[in-house]
Amino acid sequence: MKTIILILIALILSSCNLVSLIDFKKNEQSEENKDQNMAMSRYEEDGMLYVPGGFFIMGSKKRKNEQPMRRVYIEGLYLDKTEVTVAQFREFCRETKRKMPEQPEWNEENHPVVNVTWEEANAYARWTGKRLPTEAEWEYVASGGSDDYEYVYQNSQQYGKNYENIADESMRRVKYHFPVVSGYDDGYVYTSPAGLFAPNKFGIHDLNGNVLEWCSDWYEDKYKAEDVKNPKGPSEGRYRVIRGASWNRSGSYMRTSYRTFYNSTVRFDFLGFRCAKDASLPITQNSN
Ligand SMILES: [Ca+2]
Ligand SMILES: [Ca+2]
Repeated sequence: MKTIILILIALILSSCNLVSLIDFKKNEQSEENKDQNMAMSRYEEDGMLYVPGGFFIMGSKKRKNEQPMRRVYIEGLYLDKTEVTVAQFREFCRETKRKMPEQPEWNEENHPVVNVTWEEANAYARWTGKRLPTEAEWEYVASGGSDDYEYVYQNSQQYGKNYENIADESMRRVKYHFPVVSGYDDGYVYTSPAGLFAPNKFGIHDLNGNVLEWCSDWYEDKYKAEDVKNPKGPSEGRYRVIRGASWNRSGSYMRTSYRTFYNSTVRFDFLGFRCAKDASLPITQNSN
C-alpha cells in the first residue's frame, strides 16, 4: 500500500513538473513572439514596414536609360508604408524652424507633401533617423519582388478598379485636354490621402501613383553593368533620380522601371518622397 501511495505521489509531482515545464515553454515562446511583435510594431509606429531582401531584374528594354537590364540584389530594408504627409512635414518644419513649403489649396494634411526640394526631403529623412531610398530599392519594392514586372495595369483590362491615383477620368472632367488613362476613374483629380489605395505585395502604398518620389541617387543616363549589389548610383552628378507615377501622370510613367530626373532644387505640385532605413533583421533570399 505504501508503495502504491509513493508511486501516486511521484506521478502527481512529475505531472506538476511537466505542466510547469509546458507553461515555461509557452511563456518562453510568447516572450519571443512579444519581442518580434515589438520589433515590428516599433517600425509600424514609425510608419515603416520590413521588406525582405532579394534578387530582381532591374531596368527594361523600353528606354535606353533603363539599361543595361541586370539581375540586382537588394538587402532587406525598412520602407515608409506611405509617402510623407503634409502633417508630418509640417511638424518637421516647426521643430527645425524651417519655412513650410507652400502647399496647393487642394493638398490636405493627410495627403503627401508636395513642393519639396530634394534637399528638404533629404533633411527630413535625416531628422527622422532615416534616409531616402535608392532608386534600386524603390524599383525592387515597387515591382513586388518579382522579375520582369511591368506596371500591373498597363494595357490590362483591369482599369476601372481603384488601384492607384494617376491621371484618370476624374482629371479629364476638370482638365479635359490632359492625357489620361481612358476608362479608369480613381476618384481623385489631384493628390489622394496617403495610403488610401491598396498596398502592394510588400504592404507598401502609392509607389506607382499619387506623387512622384525623390530617390537618393544622382542621375546617370545608363546603369553600371557591374553594379549589382545594393547599387547606389554614381558618386556625383547634376540631377537627382525621380521614381513612380503621380496624379498627373499616365503612359510610360506607369512602369516600375521608368526613370526621370530633376535638379535637386526644383519644387512641383506632383513631387514628394518617402523614407527608407537600413535593416538588421535576417534577410530572406528569394533567389530565382
Ligand atoms: Ca486620379
Ligand atoms: Ca508615389
